Amino acid sequence: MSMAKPFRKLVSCVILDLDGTLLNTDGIVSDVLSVFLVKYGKQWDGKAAQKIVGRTPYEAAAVIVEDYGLPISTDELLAQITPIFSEKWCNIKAQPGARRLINHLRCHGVPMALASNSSKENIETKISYHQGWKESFSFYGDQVTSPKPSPEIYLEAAKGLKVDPSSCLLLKIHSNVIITTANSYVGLIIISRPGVTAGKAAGMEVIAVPSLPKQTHIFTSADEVINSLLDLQPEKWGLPAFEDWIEGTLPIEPWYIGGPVIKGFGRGSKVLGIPTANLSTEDYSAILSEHPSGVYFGWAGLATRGVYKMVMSIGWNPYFNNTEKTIEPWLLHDFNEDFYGEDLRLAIVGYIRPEANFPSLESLVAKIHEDREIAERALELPQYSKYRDDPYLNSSPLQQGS
Ligand code: ADP
Ligand code: RBF
Ligand code: MG
Repeated sequence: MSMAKPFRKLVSCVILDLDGTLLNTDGIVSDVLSVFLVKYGKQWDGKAAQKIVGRTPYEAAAVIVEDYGLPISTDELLAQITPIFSEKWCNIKAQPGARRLINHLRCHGVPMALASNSSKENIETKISYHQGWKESFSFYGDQVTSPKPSPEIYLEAAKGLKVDPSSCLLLKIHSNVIITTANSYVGLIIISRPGVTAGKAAGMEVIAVPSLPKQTHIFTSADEVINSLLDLQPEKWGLPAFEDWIEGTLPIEPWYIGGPVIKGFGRGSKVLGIPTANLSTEDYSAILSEHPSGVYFGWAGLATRGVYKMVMSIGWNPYFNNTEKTIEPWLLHDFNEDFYGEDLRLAIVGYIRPEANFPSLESLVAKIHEDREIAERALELPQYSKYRDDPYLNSSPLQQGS
């Protein structure tokens, strides 16, 4: 008989990053910079976004001054831009799954700390808009002498969590942060930013949740890369498992999108035998940036036809390696005609899995059929079936151009 090996080392505390991990700050950064740069005749193209994630405000400002050739100093840029950011903090949304994770760990008494490169006041202000967060963890900001990627902040956090710092072995390789004990592992760090390439080699446990799309390659040294906090499985790390999954589905706060059905790549029916009634992502860029890519399900309303069960993928379809995000709902009903241009309303009520790549077309198709079965069954459960009657699905379509 073969004994199953424990999948991961056991952890006893969790250290979390703030920006990008618990808070959806990337959207705010591009909002502020797109408006701000116009003043200097420049256009924010998002290219610097990857360079500035995880940096201190000063480092990020220096990158912007340099990359955009601004005629002002880094200090001046900071002075001008800091008040604009401060105004936005009350509107920063929690990342999907952040509240759930914090509540879960708190309810199970797992010690948590927050480690961020921002100042302590900034952290405090940002998290004060999220009920119950401040009381849930100790937090560490730029009071340390050297900011991340120096390990100092994590050591401070470990100390605060009463994890014996003398037993911590500190390694610094390629400016990365490693906290290990001599024999056993002490903490699990969840981050969304680059800077963990030496983590695995040195025995640190790091989960990366890249906050910018298609960034997985930057995190190859992390112990695990997950698409969003919705995919975190604490039991892999010896922590209590989430108990809110039901029959292979995770209930989510419903969200709604709708619009005319547009032409896609023309391969849903032809290549996969699975037609998907694509919606325009342009009209929904804001709401899409709030939700992780992945496979979801819910209810679909077609104004003149009715309300149907629906399973959908949102994202880049890794198998086809699309460069643009698509919204691809498969209505679980046999129609005998196309309905391009018709107004399609979606109520998205649950999550199934992240998008994945597959070794063959057959395995992709088999997985999508499995998703279909999961969705069909789940939508019979009262907590999902009740949204079938959501007025949004039947409301009259918005006036469309032509
Ligand atoms: P495209 O790449 O243009 O989206 P697909 O091959 O994915 O083409 O086919 C999608 C089209 O098929 C939809 O726009 C819709 O008009 C039609 N269709 C027919 N049955 C369904 C269904 N059950 N779910 C979704 N779309 C369907
Ligand atoms: N494409 C992928 O590359 N990976 C996936 O994991 C994936 N999952 C899907 C799940 C569902 C329920 C549906 C309807 C589609 C999924 N697709 C996935 C998208 C598929 O590639 C897409 O519908 C076709 O490319 C048609 O445009
Ligand atoms: Mg399609």
